[in-house]
Amino acid sequence: MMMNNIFRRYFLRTVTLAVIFSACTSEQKKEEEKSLPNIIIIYADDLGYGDVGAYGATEIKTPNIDKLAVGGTRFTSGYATSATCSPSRYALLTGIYPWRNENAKILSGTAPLLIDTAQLTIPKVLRKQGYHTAIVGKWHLGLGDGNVDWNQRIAPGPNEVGFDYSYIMAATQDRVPTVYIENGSVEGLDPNDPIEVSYQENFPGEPTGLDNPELLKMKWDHGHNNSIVNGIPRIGFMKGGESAKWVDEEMADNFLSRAQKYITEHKEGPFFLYYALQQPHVPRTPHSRFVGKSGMGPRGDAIVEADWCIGELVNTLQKEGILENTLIILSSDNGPVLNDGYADDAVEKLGNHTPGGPLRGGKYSLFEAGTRLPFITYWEGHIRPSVSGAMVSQLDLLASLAALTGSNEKTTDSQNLIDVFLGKSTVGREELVLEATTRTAFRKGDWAMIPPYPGPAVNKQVNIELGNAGGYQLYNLQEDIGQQHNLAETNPEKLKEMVTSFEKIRGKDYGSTEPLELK
Ligand code: NG6
Ligand code: CA
Repeated sequence: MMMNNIFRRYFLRTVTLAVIFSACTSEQKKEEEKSLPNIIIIYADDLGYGDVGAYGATEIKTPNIDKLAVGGTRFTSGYATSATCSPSRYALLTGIYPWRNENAKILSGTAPLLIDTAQLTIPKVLRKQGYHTAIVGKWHLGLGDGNVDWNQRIAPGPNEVGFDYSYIMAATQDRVPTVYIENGSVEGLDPNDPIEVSYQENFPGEPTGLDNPELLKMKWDHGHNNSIVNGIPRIGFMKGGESAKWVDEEMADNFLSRAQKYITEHKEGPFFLYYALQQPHVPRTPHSRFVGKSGMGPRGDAIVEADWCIGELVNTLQKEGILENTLIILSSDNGPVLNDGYADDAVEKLGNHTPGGPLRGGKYSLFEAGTRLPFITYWEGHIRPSVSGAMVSQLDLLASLAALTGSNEKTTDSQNLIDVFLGKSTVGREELVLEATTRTAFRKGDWAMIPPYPGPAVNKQVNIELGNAGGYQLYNLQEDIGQQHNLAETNPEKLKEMVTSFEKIRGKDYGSTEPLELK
């Protein structure tokens, strides 16, 4: 009952905000801003549906994520838009399907900024509502115009698309440049040792993973044999910037302490923090405190480390007395992968763990494990503990967070599902286009449809079923969550209905795709 009253009061207040804002004085405005909740999006990298205890993992322990799941709303049909990183992050921040932007693919470390600086983003929406906004962690959405001088201020980047504060790695942990960038400047750079980066060719005399295996502490399996940093061979070539290079094993602690500092400094709120963890993406380099903790090698240990970081972040909110005034949203950018290019025992030490849970496929895949992920919303005293089967996408956060904070901003693709995210409604979206490395598929109601695509059924390097087949695939996920029974031939009516609905959103020109090339 009391909960109900809290809900009602809160929503009456937020609904009236938009009206009040236009007429109020700046004093009133400040008061209203104070009553808006802080918002934190915790975004893991390559964390699978089955990697989390609350989603059924028994072989790996994630007590801190589980606490959020059990105390908030745990979605069983929560999706990223894509089975890889850059497209998912693009959609998360802009509320636009990534396949509408032909450049939304896995980006190199020198790719230009993928988001137009004029484009609407979550941090822009929230900033307008009085929020201070920050990103700490993995960016991977490109920087500058594609011709970046890493020794000058790097722009445009996160600060130009809505973030007041940014502390990031440019791309991925396995791609150069291996440095942190704070508000557009490389942290700890010695001007006498400038950074040079190339994705085309090596710098004369610099060792590489390919030519200098004797220098490696981690071995590459496929790709990942260019410049060596900290004994780890990377994608891309880099020279200089010695004093600025990150220490891989300290990355999680470093991002965590930046995030904690940000929270403490902005506890008066309202703030929006996008905390983009780098785990368990390769190279998996947990701090020595976590080595051996999962019994599954570095991948499992990195998940244990990520879980610990999340616990520490929540503790900070508690210590600062703002946990009850903070909406936490937790998810991942794409599904799981074991061998993603380094020989790090992820396959050998997996044991009985199933990173995708009951789902088929994984990272890069059009099957469910590519995009269906842990998705949790937590807000102490405001979200009632529940499990929701409603279909939600990260795409919907823009319109939903806008609605929560009294803004009417929306995009063509983002749906306002704030009641669903707050556990007050179970009516999610009806349909969703899913994407994996430029190929698209469709989910509607209980059904999933994958159009025919050329290419191998399995990518052998990562050992993942991609979803490619000569004919249509149709699955009833209610009865067959593991997508084992293709009903395309036995249920032509349903197939037709699915294809028609899909083409209504996607158009008919979805067949021309690029093959997945993992180097
Ligand atoms: C692939 C990399 C993989 C990973 C992925 C991006 C090779 C062989 N593989 O090309 O290791 O970096 O790109 O992952 O280079 S993501 O999660 O950022 O999308
Ligand atoms: Ca990823």
